[in-house]
Amino acid sequence: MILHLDMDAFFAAVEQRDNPALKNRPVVICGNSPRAVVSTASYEARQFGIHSAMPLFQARQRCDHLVVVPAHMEKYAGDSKKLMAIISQFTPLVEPVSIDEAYADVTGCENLFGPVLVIAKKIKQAVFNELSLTCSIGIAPVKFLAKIASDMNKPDGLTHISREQMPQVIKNLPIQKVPGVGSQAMTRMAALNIHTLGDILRFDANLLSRKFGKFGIRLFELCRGIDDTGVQPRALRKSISSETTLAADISDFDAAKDILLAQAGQVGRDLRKKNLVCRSVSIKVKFSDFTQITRTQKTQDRICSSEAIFEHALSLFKRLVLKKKIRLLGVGVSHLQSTDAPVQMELIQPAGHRTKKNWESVDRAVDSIFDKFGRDMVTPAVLKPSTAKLLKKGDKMTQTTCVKALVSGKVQGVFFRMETRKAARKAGVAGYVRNLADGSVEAVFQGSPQQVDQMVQWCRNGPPAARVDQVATQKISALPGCDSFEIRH
Ligand code: DCP
Ligand code: MG
Repeated sequence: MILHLDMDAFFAAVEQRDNPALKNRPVVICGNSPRAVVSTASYEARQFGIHSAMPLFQARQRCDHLVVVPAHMEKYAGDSKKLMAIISQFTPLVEPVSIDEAYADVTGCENLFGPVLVIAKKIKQAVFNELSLTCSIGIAPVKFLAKIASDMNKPDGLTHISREQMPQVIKNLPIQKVPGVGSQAMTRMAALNIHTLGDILRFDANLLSRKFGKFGIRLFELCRGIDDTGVQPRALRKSISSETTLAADISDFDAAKDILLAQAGQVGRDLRKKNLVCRSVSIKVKFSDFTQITRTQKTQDRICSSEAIFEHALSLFKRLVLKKKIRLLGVGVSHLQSTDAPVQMELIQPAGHRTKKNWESVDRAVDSIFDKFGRDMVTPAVLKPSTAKLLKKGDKMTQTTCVKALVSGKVQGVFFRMETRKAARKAGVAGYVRNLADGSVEAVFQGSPQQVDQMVQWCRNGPPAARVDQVATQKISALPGCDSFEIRH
């Protein structure tokens, strides 16, 4: 059985919880500019017809005593983290889908916590006890119906669709409630006289695929209650890497070695910060003629020390026959595991075990100095200033690209813009993000092609709480004098 949990009026409920003066009042979470749109509305405000993505001026027209509260994202992110931890106490199969929403597969958990309805009630109680917030839960044998069920009795709802009830629910389910059915699909469906999911049963797979492409096949399955997507716990990151296009092409072995050392340090720090260890190390080398090679080797045991990563990278590098100058160098690690994952202990510790442990403690000490005082405070003794120069200049040499992305879907609201700015700043990308009048969002990203690609991909995946339907991109000329990432109104 699959359970879908969604918090009620999440941002607004958090504000009402933390400020008793807001209780039982029509509250919207919103920025303060004249073009601001509502992130969410408390259930009291919804009685006036106010909803997410509505321009603030319209919301004010509908309710003259509306209370407008600015967003406090860190607070919501903190509650979201606690929420996911609560659900994980009942099953390891938890798939967070947005800041206030998750699927959980509770199949097989009945022996521990009781029947599925009891589990859902226990989760609701735990959420209320620990966060003083209410949520709505839907239970169904398949994922898409669990999500639909959680929305059926909001707020503070609990809805169970049993296998026997599925055909009846599907027969009457308004087609616009089916995830993925947007306004364009709706128009085409109306032309075919499709108003409920059950209406799709009249059509064969060929016709549906002709009319709606891949989504047509999904509809063919959904109307028969088939949805084998399953709950997918958030996948662990697959790899971490650091690569640098050098300021000038090099052929000197020692210079290359120093660069690998600096990169192994960076990768090791990232790995340890995320409490991960790796089982393989790779290097990437791009030559002056733009040809490139990668080489990978498995490590004997799980490593996270920069020294061990460097040793592996160097041994891979030494095996290369270098006939051309080097333009780019990179070190990466993969086959990642959490440091908490169980390890098969060996009875006799292999030679070098103590040294490895010692290096790991040196690394952790250096990491904490980095965190406190910044990256230039500690450098491996062999890293000569000349190498540092090569690396720093290399970063600046990368060419700049500027791309405009038009993002449509459920993306308006302060949350999307703030999260995009956060991600862009983290990626070191300049540009801006703003809401457009038609309900879509315009973002301009300026940086290296790799950084810009990363941000476009980020938009496609969408930040938590957004539902991105489409991202259209267009290369534009660079924004002069733009060196940070801003939210525009
Ligand atoms: N959000 C946003 N912009 C939007 C939609 C949502 O910033 N266009 C934010 C505010 C919401 C949160 O995401 O509180 C969760 O989104 P939901 O769609 O789950 O909406 P709510 O939790 O606010 O209300 P509901 O009770 O309908 O789930
Ligand atoms: Mg919600």
